Amino acid sequence: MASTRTTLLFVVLLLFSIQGALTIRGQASLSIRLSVMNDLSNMTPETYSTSVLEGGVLLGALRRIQQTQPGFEFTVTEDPNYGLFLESVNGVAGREQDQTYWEILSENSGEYTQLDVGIGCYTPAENEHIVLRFSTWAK
Ligand code: B12
Repeated sequence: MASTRTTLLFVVLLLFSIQGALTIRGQASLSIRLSVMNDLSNMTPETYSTSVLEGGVLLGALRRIQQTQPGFEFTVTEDPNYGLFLESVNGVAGREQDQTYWEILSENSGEYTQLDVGIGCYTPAENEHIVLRFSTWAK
């Protein structure tokens, strides 16, 4: 009797954990981390954990963090050719005059790689660490 209850409890817990890894539409949900770094303004880096649908774009993950975690906000502008440009993060916007912008990187074992597309096109991978770094570009 006791072992039947234990087995039942195990099955229920297993079902809950499987459900947690799936969305209501039955698609897999990938965990990702997002860090915001701004050495130019000497701000303390912030890291957020969130999820994105498998095949979903980075924009969705940013929106989810904005909706669920206080202290994270962002704005975008739309470029006619390349789609969404990340304009500001947590109230700090890139400025043409200062040659500043939010660079989008993927970090792996301490190596930072610049994404080759913007937030509206990039599809993060499971456990990927995305970094938004306030940067300058040289003219
Ligand atoms: C210069 C440049 C930049 C500059 C633009 C600022 C400036 N005033 O010069 C800076 C350094 C800001 C930049 C940033 C990025 N860029 Co850029 N950039 C270019 C580059 C080399 C030239 C664009 C240009 O001046 N065209 C001439 C002008 C007259 O035309 P324009 O339409 O007005 O140009 C504007 C757009 O291109 C826009 N822009 C530039 N990059 C990007 C990226 C995205 C996603 C968007 C929506 C708009 C955009 O800024 C330009 C100036 O306003 C192109 C490659 C190329 N040779 O075209 C890549 C290019 C457009 N960039 C690219 C990318 C990926 C990025 C980043 C996402 C890189 C990153 N991981 O951080 C970021 C954007 C991040 C964000 N905050 O959303 C890709 C876009 C590919 C795609 N399909 O999405 C390109 C094609 C390079 C590539 N990989 O082949 N970029």
